[in-house]
Amino acid sequence: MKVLKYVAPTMNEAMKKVRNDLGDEAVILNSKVTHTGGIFGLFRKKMVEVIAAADPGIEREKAELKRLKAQPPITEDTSFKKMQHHAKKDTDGETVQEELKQLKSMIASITASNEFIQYHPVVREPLLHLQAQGLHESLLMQAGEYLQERFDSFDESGQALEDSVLDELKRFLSGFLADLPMGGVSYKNKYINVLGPTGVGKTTTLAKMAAEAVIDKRMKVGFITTDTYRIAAIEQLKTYAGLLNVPVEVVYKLEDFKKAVDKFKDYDHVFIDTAGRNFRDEKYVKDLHRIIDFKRDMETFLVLSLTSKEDDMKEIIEQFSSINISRYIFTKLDETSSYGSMVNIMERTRTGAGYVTTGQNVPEDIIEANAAKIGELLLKGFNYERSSV
Ligand SMILES: Nc1nc2c(ncn2[C@@H]2O[C@H](COP(=O)(O)OP(=O)(O)O)[C@@H](O)[C@H]2O)c(=O)[nH]1
Ligand SMILES: [Mg+2]
Repeated sequence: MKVLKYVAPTMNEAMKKVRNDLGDEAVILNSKVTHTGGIFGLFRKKMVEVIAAADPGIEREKAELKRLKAQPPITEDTSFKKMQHHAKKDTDGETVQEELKQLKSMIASITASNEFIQYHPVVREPLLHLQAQGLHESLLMQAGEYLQERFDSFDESGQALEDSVLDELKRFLSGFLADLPMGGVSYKNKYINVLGPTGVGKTTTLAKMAAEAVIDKRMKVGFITTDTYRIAAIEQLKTYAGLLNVPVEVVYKLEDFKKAVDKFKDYDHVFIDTAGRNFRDEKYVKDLHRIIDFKRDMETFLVLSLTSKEDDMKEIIEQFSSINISRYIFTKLDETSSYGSMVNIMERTRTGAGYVTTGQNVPEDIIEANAAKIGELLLKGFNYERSSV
Protein backbone atom coordinates (compact mmCIF):
# COMPACT_ATOMS: atom_id res chain seq x y z
CA MET A 1 0.00 0.00 0.00
CA LYS A 2 1.39 3.35 -1.08
CA VAL A 3 0.19 6.48 0.73
CA LEU A 4 1.22 9.87 -0.64
CA LYS A 5 0.47 13.50 0.07
CA TYR A 6 -0.12 16.02 -2.71
CA VAL A 7 -0.39 19.78 -2.58
CA ALA A 8 -1.65 21.75 -5.57
CA PRO A 9 -3.43 25.04 -6.23
CA THR A 10 -6.65 23.32 -7.34
CA MET A 11 -8.41 20.04 -6.66
CA ASN A 12 -8.26 19.21 -10.34
CA GLU A 13 -4.50 19.55 -10.46
CA ALA A 14 -4.05 17.54 -7.29
CA MET A 15 -6.26 14.77 -8.69
CA LYS A 16 -4.27 14.76 -11.93
CA LYS A 17 -1.08 14.17 -9.96
CA VAL A 18 -2.74 11.43 -7.91
CA ARG A 19 -3.95 9.66 -11.06
CA ASN A 20 -0.55 10.02 -12.69
CA ASP A 21 1.28 8.49 -9.75
CA LEU A 22 -1.21 6.03 -8.32
CA GLY A 23 -3.59 5.25 -11.18
CA ASP A 24 -7.37 5.15 -11.30
CA GLU A 25 -7.68 2.80 -8.33
CA ALA A 26 -6.26 5.39 -5.95
CA VAL A 27 -8.36 6.11 -2.88
CA ILE A 28 -8.53 9.62 -1.49
CA LEU A 29 -8.03 9.33 2.25
CA ASN A 30 -8.38 12.98 2.93
CA SER A 31 -8.58 16.31 1.20
CA LYS A 32 -8.60 19.77 2.63
CA VAL A 33 -7.94 23.37 1.75
CA THR A 34 -4.85 24.88 3.37
CA HIS A 35 -3.31 28.32 3.25
CA THR A 36 0.36 28.97 2.77
CA GLY A 37 2.62 31.98 3.18
CA GLY A 38 1.39 35.47 3.84
CA ILE A 39 1.87 37.87 6.71
CA PHE A 40 -0.87 38.30 9.30
CA GLY A 41 -3.31 36.53 7.04
CA LEU A 42 -2.55 38.80 4.08
CA PHE A 43 -1.41 37.53 0.70
CA ARG A 44 -2.08 33.99 1.78
CA LYS A 45 -2.34 31.44 -1.00
CA LYS A 46 -5.06 28.85 -1.06
CA MET A 47 -3.78 25.32 -1.66
CA VAL A 48 -5.47 21.97 -1.81
CA GLU A 49 -3.92 19.11 0.10
CA VAL A 50 -4.81 15.55 -0.81
CA ILE A 51 -3.72 12.34 0.88
CA ALA A 52 -4.13 9.37 -1.43
CA ALA A 53 -3.38 5.68 -1.27
CA ALA A 54 -3.14 2.89 -3.80
CA ASP A 55 -2.36 -0.73 -3.98
CA PRO A 56 0.10 -1.05 -6.91
CA GLY A 57 -0.87 -4.72 -7.27
CA ILE A 58 -4.31 -3.83 -8.61
CA GLU A 59 -2.94 -1.92 -11.62
CA ARG A 60 -0.61 -4.81 -12.41
CA GLU A 61 -3.47 -7.30 -12.17
CA LYS A 62 -5.58 -5.19 -14.48
CA ALA A 63 -2.81 -4.99 -17.09
CA GLU A 64 -2.27 -8.75 -16.86
CA LEU A 65 -5.98 -9.43 -17.29
CA LYS A 66 -6.09 -7.19 -20.35
CA ARG A 67 -3.09 -8.98 -21.83
CA LEU A 68 -4.65 -12.42 -21.23
CA LYS A 69 -7.94 -11.37 -22.75
CA ALA A 70 -6.17 -10.15 -25.88
CA GLN A 71 -4.36 -13.46 -26.36
CA PRO A 72 -5.76 -15.91 -28.91
CA PRO A 73 -7.01 -19.21 -27.42
CA ILE A 74 -4.32 -21.92 -27.32
CA THR A 75 -6.36 -25.11 -26.89
CA GLU A 76 -8.43 -26.61 -29.66
CA ASP A 77 -10.07 -29.53 -27.89
CA THR A 78 -13.75 -30.28 -28.37
CA SER A 79 -14.91 -28.97 -24.99
CA PHE A 80 -13.38 -25.63 -25.87
CA LYS A 81 -15.13 -25.66 -29.24
CA LYS A 82 -18.38 -26.41 -27.47
CA MET A 83 -17.75 -23.48 -25.15
CA GLN A 84 -17.03 -21.25 -28.11
CA HIS A 85 -20.23 -22.38 -29.76
CA HIS A 86 -22.25 -21.46 -26.67
CA ALA A 87 -20.43 -18.22 -26.32
CA LYS A 88 -21.24 -17.32 -29.89
CA LYS A 89 -24.91 -18.06 -29.34
CA ASP A 90 -24.90 -15.88 -26.25
CA THR A 91 -23.15 -13.07 -28.05
CA ASP A 92 -25.67 -13.23 -30.89
CA GLY A 93 -28.50 -13.14 -28.36
CA GLU A 94 -26.91 -10.17 -26.72
CA THR A 95 -26.48 -8.37 -30.03
CA VAL A 96 -30.13 -8.88 -30.91
CA GLN A 97 -31.17 -7.64 -27.48
CA GLU A 98 -28.89 -4.66 -27.79
CA GLU A 99 -30.30 -3.83 -31.22
CA LEU A 100 -33.83 -4.21 -29.91
CA LYS A 101 -33.02 -1.87 -27.08
CA GLN A 102 -31.59 0.72 -29.48
CA LEU A 103 -34.62 0.39 -31.72
CA LYS A 104 -36.96 0.84 -28.78
CA SER A 105 -35.20 3.97 -27.63
CA MET A 106 -35.17 5.28 -31.21
CA ILE A 107 -38.91 4.75 -31.51
CA ALA A 108 -39.43 6.33 -28.12
CA SER A 109 -37.44 9.40 -29.08
CA ILE A 110 -39.16 9.73 -32.46
CA THR A 111 -42.57 9.44 -30.81
CA ALA A 112 -41.56 11.91 -28.14
CA SER A 113 -40.14 14.55 -30.47
CA ASN A 114 -43.02 14.11 -32.88
CA GLU A 115 -45.34 14.68 -30.05
CA PHE A 116 -43.40 17.78 -29.01
CA ILE A 117 -44.06 19.16 -32.48
CA GLN A 118 -47.60 19.93 -31.47
CA TYR A 119 -46.24 22.36 -28.90
CA HIS A 120 -45.15 25.89 -29.46
CA PRO A 121 -41.31 26.13 -29.70
CA VAL A 122 -41.25 28.00 -26.42
CA VAL A 123 -42.63 24.85 -24.78
CA ARG A 124 -40.94 22.35 -27.05
CA GLU A 125 -37.38 23.55 -26.54
CA PRO A 126 -37.23 22.99 -22.77
CA LEU A 127 -38.99 19.63 -23.23
CA LEU A 128 -36.27 18.57 -25.67
CA HIS A 129 -33.71 19.67 -23.11
CA LEU A 130 -35.36 17.50 -20.44
CA GLN A 131 -35.45 14.62 -22.90
CA ALA A 132 -31.71 15.00 -23.47
CA GLN A 133 -31.32 14.96 -19.68
CA GLY A 134 -32.80 11.47 -19.77
CA LEU A 135 -36.10 12.32 -18.12
CA HIS A 136 -38.57 9.48 -18.51
CA GLU A 137 -41.02 9.76 -21.39
CA SER A 138 -44.15 9.67 -19.26
CA LEU A 139 -42.82 12.57 -17.21
CA LEU A 140 -42.02 14.49 -20.40
CA MET A 141 -45.57 13.98 -21.59
CA GLN A 142 -47.00 15.16 -18.29
CA ALA A 143 -44.72 18.20 -18.35
CA GLY A 144 -45.82 18.98 -21.91
CA GLU A 145 -49.50 18.83 -21.03
CA TYR A 146 -49.02 20.89 -17.92
CA LEU A 147 -47.18 23.60 -19.86
CA GLN A 148 -49.57 23.61 -22.78
CA GLU A 149 -52.56 24.08 -20.51
CA ARG A 150 -50.97 27.16 -18.99
CA PHE A 151 -49.41 28.38 -22.19
CA ASP A 152 -52.81 29.18 -23.68
CA SER A 153 -53.49 31.63 -20.90
CA PHE A 154 -50.17 33.51 -21.15
CA ASP A 155 -50.43 36.83 -22.90
CA GLU A 156 -46.78 37.88 -22.77
CA SER A 157 -44.37 37.45 -25.65
CA GLY A 158 -40.60 37.19 -26.21
CA GLN A 159 -38.37 36.98 -23.16
CA ALA A 160 -41.24 37.44 -20.70
CA LEU A 161 -43.10 34.47 -22.18
CA GLU A 162 -39.98 32.32 -22.09
CA ASP A 163 -39.43 33.22 -18.44
CA SER A 164 -43.02 32.35 -17.58
CA VAL A 165 -42.80 29.00 -19.33
CA LEU A 166 -39.59 28.14 -17.48
CA ASP A 167 -41.08 29.22 -14.14
CA GLU A 168 -44.07 26.98 -14.80
CA LEU A 169 -41.84 24.11 -15.79
CA LYS A 170 -39.83 24.46 -12.57
CA ARG A 171 -43.11 24.50 -10.67
CA PHE A 172 -44.16 21.31 -12.43
CA LEU A 173 -40.84 19.56 -11.77
CA SER A 174 -40.69 20.41 -8.10
CA GLY A 175 -44.43 19.73 -7.85
CA PHE A 176 -44.28 16.10 -8.77
CA LEU A 177 -41.32 15.55 -6.43
CA ALA A 178 -43.06 17.46 -3.65
CA ASP A 179 -44.78 14.51 -2.05
CA LEU A 180 -41.58 12.48 -1.77
CA PRO A 181 -39.59 12.62 1.46
CA MET A 182 -36.69 15.03 0.92
CA GLY A 183 -33.94 16.47 3.06
CA GLY A 184 -30.89 15.42 5.05
CA VAL A 185 -30.44 13.64 8.36
CA SER A 186 -33.56 14.17 10.45
CA TYR A 187 -31.77 13.48 13.75
CA LYS A 188 -34.88 11.61 14.86
CA ASN A 189 -32.99 8.33 14.92
CA LYS A 190 -29.88 7.53 16.88
CA TYR A 191 -28.21 5.56 14.08
CA ILE A 192 -27.51 6.93 10.65
CA ASN A 193 -26.44 4.41 8.09
CA VAL A 194 -25.10 4.63 4.54
CA LEU A 195 -25.41 1.71 2.15
CA GLY A 196 -24.40 1.24 -1.45
CA PRO A 197 -21.86 -0.42 -3.70
CA THR A 198 -18.12 0.19 -3.39
CA GLY A 199 -16.74 3.45 -4.68
CA VAL A 200 -19.94 5.47 -4.88
CA GLY A 201 -18.79 7.80 -2.10
CA LYS A 202 -20.32 6.35 1.09
CA THR A 203 -17.42 7.10 3.42
CA THR A 204 -16.76 10.56 2.01
CA THR A 205 -20.44 11.45 2.25
CA LEU A 206 -20.76 10.03 5.76
CA ALA A 207 -17.91 12.29 6.85
CA LYS A 208 -19.65 15.29 5.29
CA MET A 209 -22.89 14.39 7.08
CA ALA A 210 -21.17 13.79 10.42
CA ALA A 211 -19.37 17.14 10.10
CA GLU A 212 -22.72 18.89 10.24
CA ALA A 213 -23.71 17.01 13.41
CA VAL A 214 -20.36 17.65 15.10
CA ILE A 215 -19.47 21.16 13.95
CA ASP A 216 -22.79 22.90 13.34
CA LYS A 217 -25.00 21.05 15.80
CA ARG A 218 -22.35 20.28 18.43
CA MET A 219 -23.67 16.77 18.94
CA LYS A 220 -21.83 13.88 20.54
CA VAL A 221 -21.14 11.60 17.61
CA GLY A 222 -19.55 8.17 17.16
CA PHE A 223 -18.55 6.24 14.03
CA ILE A 224 -18.94 2.54 13.36
CA THR A 225 -17.44 0.95 10.29
CA THR A 226 -18.30 -2.49 9.04
CA ASP A 227 -16.21 -1.98 5.91
CA THR A 228 -13.25 -4.08 6.95
CA TYR A 229 -12.53 -5.43 3.50
CA ARG A 230 -9.87 -2.90 2.58
CA ILE A 231 -7.46 -1.52 5.13
CA ALA A 232 -7.55 1.78 3.28
CA ALA A 233 -11.29 1.98 3.95
CA ILE A 234 -10.80 1.84 7.72
CA GLU A 235 -7.90 4.29 7.55
CA GLN A 236 -9.98 6.64 5.42
CA LEU A 237 -12.79 6.75 7.98
CA LYS A 238 -10.29 7.11 10.81
CA THR A 239 -8.72 10.10 9.08
CA TYR A 240 -12.08 11.84 8.92
CA ALA A 241 -12.87 10.77 12.48
CA GLY A 242 -9.55 12.26 13.58
CA LEU A 243 -10.35 15.58 11.92
CA LEU A 244 -13.76 15.66 13.61
CA ASN A 245 -12.43 14.28 16.88
CA VAL A 246 -14.93 11.43 16.85
CA PRO A 247 -14.24 7.86 18.10
CA VAL A 248 -14.42 4.97 15.62
CA GLU A 249 -15.41 1.40 16.37
CA VAL A 250 -14.38 -1.16 13.77
CA VAL A 251 -16.87 -3.99 13.56
CA TYR A 252 -15.77 -7.35 12.17
CA LYS A 253 -18.53 -9.50 13.60
CA LEU A 254 -21.82 -9.29 15.42
CA GLU A 255 -20.17 -9.33 18.86
CA ASP A 256 -18.17 -6.21 17.94
CA PHE A 257 -21.34 -4.54 16.81
CA LYS A 258 -23.00 -5.21 20.16
CA LYS A 259 -19.95 -3.81 21.96
CA ALA A 260 -19.99 -0.70 19.78
CA VAL A 261 -23.69 -0.15 20.45
CA ASP A 262 -22.91 -0.43 24.15
CA LYS A 263 -19.93 1.92 23.95
CA PHE A 264 -21.98 4.59 22.24
CA LYS A 265 -24.84 4.20 24.74
CA ASP A 266 -24.90 7.84 25.73
CA TYR A 267 -23.93 9.36 22.39
CA ASP A 268 -26.41 11.51 20.48
CA HIS A 269 -25.84 9.89 17.09
CA VAL A 270 -23.82 7.08 15.58
CA PHE A 271 -22.90 7.19 11.89
CA ILE A 272 -22.39 3.73 10.38
CA ASP A 273 -20.15 3.21 7.36
CA THR A 274 -20.60 -0.05 5.52
CA ALA A 275 -19.25 -2.20 2.73
CA GLY A 276 -21.94 -3.13 0.26
CA ARG A 277 -21.19 -6.83 0.43
CA ASN A 278 -22.30 -7.36 4.01
CA PHE A 279 -25.76 -6.23 3.24
CA ARG A 280 -26.20 -8.74 0.48
CA ASP A 281 -25.57 -11.40 3.06
CA GLU A 282 -29.02 -12.14 4.44
CA LYS A 283 -27.74 -13.62 7.65
CA TYR A 284 -25.79 -10.48 8.46
CA VAL A 285 -28.87 -8.34 7.95
CA LYS A 286 -31.03 -10.69 10.04
CA ASP A 287 -28.48 -10.58 12.84
CA LEU A 288 -28.35 -6.81 12.74
CA HIS A 289 -32.13 -6.68 12.96
CA ARG A 290 -31.79 -8.44 16.29
CA ILE A 291 -29.56 -5.73 17.72
CA ILE A 292 -31.06 -2.62 16.26
CA ASP A 293 -34.66 -1.79 15.72
CA PHE A 294 -34.08 -0.53 12.17
CA LYS A 295 -37.48 1.08 11.88
CA ARG A 296 -37.29 3.05 15.07
CA ASP A 297 -33.61 3.67 15.57
CA MET A 298 -32.08 3.89 12.14
CA GLU A 299 -32.20 6.35 9.31
CA THR A 300 -30.76 4.61 6.25
CA PHE A 301 -29.47 6.31 3.13
CA LEU A 302 -28.77 4.40 -0.06
CA VAL A 303 -25.91 6.03 -1.91
CA LEU A 304 -26.04 6.06 -5.71
CA SER A 305 -23.53 7.66 -8.05
CA LEU A 306 -24.92 9.94 -10.74
CA THR A 307 -22.18 8.63 -13.01
CA SER A 308 -23.84 5.17 -13.05
CA LYS A 309 -26.30 4.14 -15.72
CA GLU A 310 -29.94 4.25 -14.72
CA ASP A 311 -30.32 0.49 -15.24
CA ASP A 312 -27.40 -0.13 -12.88
CA MET A 313 -28.96 2.12 -10.27
CA LYS A 314 -32.18 0.13 -10.54
CA GLU A 315 -30.27 -3.09 -10.03
CA ILE A 316 -28.55 -1.71 -6.95
CA ILE A 317 -31.89 -0.63 -5.51
CA GLU A 318 -33.16 -4.14 -6.15
CA GLN A 319 -30.18 -5.61 -4.30
CA PHE A 320 -30.92 -3.53 -1.23
CA SER A 321 -34.66 -4.06 -1.38
CA SER A 322 -34.76 -6.10 1.85
CA ILE A 323 -33.71 -3.00 3.76
CA ASN A 324 -35.89 -0.08 4.61
CA ILE A 325 -34.32 2.85 2.74
CA SER A 326 -35.23 6.30 4.11
CA ARG A 327 -33.82 8.36 1.26
CA TYR A 328 -31.21 8.25 -1.48
CA ILE A 329 -27.99 10.18 -1.66
CA PHE A 330 -26.87 11.01 -5.18
CA THR A 331 -23.10 11.51 -5.45
CA LYS A 332 -20.69 12.89 -8.04
CA LEU A 333 -22.98 15.50 -9.49
CA ASP A 334 -19.80 17.31 -10.54
CA GLU A 335 -18.87 14.46 -12.86
CA THR A 336 -21.99 14.45 -15.01
CA SER A 337 -24.32 16.88 -16.70
CA SER A 338 -27.36 14.66 -17.02
CA TYR A 339 -29.65 14.51 -14.06
CA GLY A 340 -32.79 12.88 -15.48
CA SER A 341 -31.99 9.43 -14.11
CA MET A 342 -32.14 10.51 -10.49
CA VAL A 343 -35.58 12.03 -11.00
CA ASN A 344 -36.82 8.90 -12.80
CA ILE A 345 -35.49 6.71 -10.00
CA MET A 346 -37.08 8.79 -7.25
CA GLU A 347 -40.38 8.97 -9.08
CA ARG A 348 -40.45 5.27 -9.85
CA THR A 349 -39.55 4.07 -6.37
CA ARG A 350 -41.40 6.85 -4.53
CA THR A 351 -38.29 7.50 -2.44
CA GLY A 352 -36.81 10.97 -2.15
CA ALA A 353 -33.29 12.27 -1.75
CA GLY A 354 -31.35 13.33 1.32
CA TYR A 355 -28.39 14.95 -0.34
CA VAL A 356 -26.62 15.50 -3.60
CA THR A 357 -22.84 15.63 -3.40
CA THR A 358 -20.79 17.82 -5.67
CA GLY A 359 -17.15 16.90 -5.20
CA GLN A 360 -14.44 15.33 -3.11
CA ASN A 361 -13.96 18.10 -0.58
CA VAL A 362 -15.00 17.23 2.95
CA PRO A 363 -17.14 18.68 4.42
CA GLU A 364 -18.19 21.35 1.93
CA ASP A 365 -19.18 19.48 -1.25
CA ILE A 366 -22.68 18.45 -0.24
CA ILE A 367 -26.11 19.97 -0.81
CA GLU A 368 -29.20 19.04 1.13
CA ALA A 369 -31.80 17.96 -1.39
CA ASN A 370 -35.20 19.50 -1.91
CA ALA A 371 -37.71 19.37 -4.74
CA ALA A 372 -37.14 22.94 -5.94
CA LYS A 373 -33.36 22.53 -6.16
CA ILE A 374 -33.72 19.34 -8.17
CA GLY A 375 -36.16 21.07 -10.51
CA GLU A 376 -33.63 23.87 -11.02
CA LEU A 377 -30.89 21.33 -11.63
CA LEU A 378 -32.80 19.68 -14.45
CA LEU A 379 -33.06 22.99 -16.25
CA LYS A 380 -29.50 24.07 -15.49
CA GLY A 381 -27.72 25.15 -18.63
CA PHE A 382 -30.91 25.40 -20.65
CA ASN A 383 -31.22 28.46 -22.88
CA TYR A 384 -33.69 29.16 -25.62
CA GLU A 385 -31.88 28.81 -28.93
CA ARG A 386 -33.49 31.79 -30.55
CA SER A 387 -36.20 34.18 -29.69
CA SER A 388 -39.19 31.87 -29.99
CA VAL A 389 -41.90 34.47 -30.39
N1 LIG B 1 -16.12 13.83 -8.09
C1 LIG B 1 -16.62 13.36 -6.94
N2 LIG B 1 -15.99 12.37 -6.30
C2 LIG B 1 -16.52 11.92 -5.14
C3 LIG B 1 -17.71 12.45 -4.59
N3 LIG B 1 -17.98 11.77 -3.45
C4 LIG B 1 -16.98 10.89 -3.29
N4 LIG B 1 -16.09 10.95 -4.31
C5 LIG B 1 -14.87 10.19 -4.53
O1 LIG B 1 -15.20 8.86 -4.85
C6 LIG B 1 -14.17 7.99 -4.38
C7 LIG B 1 -14.77 6.89 -3.54
O2 LIG B 1 -15.32 7.46 -2.37
P1 LIG B 1 -15.55 6.65 -1.03
O3 LIG B 1 -16.20 7.56 -0.06
O4 LIG B 1 -14.30 5.97 -0.60
O5 LIG B 1 -16.59 5.54 -1.56
P2 LIG B 1 -17.15 4.24 -0.82
O6 LIG B 1 -16.36 3.10 -1.32
O7 LIG B 1 -18.57 4.15 -1.24
O8 LIG B 1 -17.01 4.48 0.65
C8 LIG B 1 -13.18 8.85 -3.62
O9 LIG B 1 -12.14 9.17 -4.47
C9 LIG B 1 -14.00 10.10 -3.29
O10 LIG B 1 -13.21 11.24 -3.11
C10 LIG B 1 -18.38 13.51 -5.32
O11 LIG B 1 -19.42 14.04 -4.94
N5 LIG B 1 -17.78 13.91 -6.49
MG1 LIG C 1 -16.09 3.38 2.09
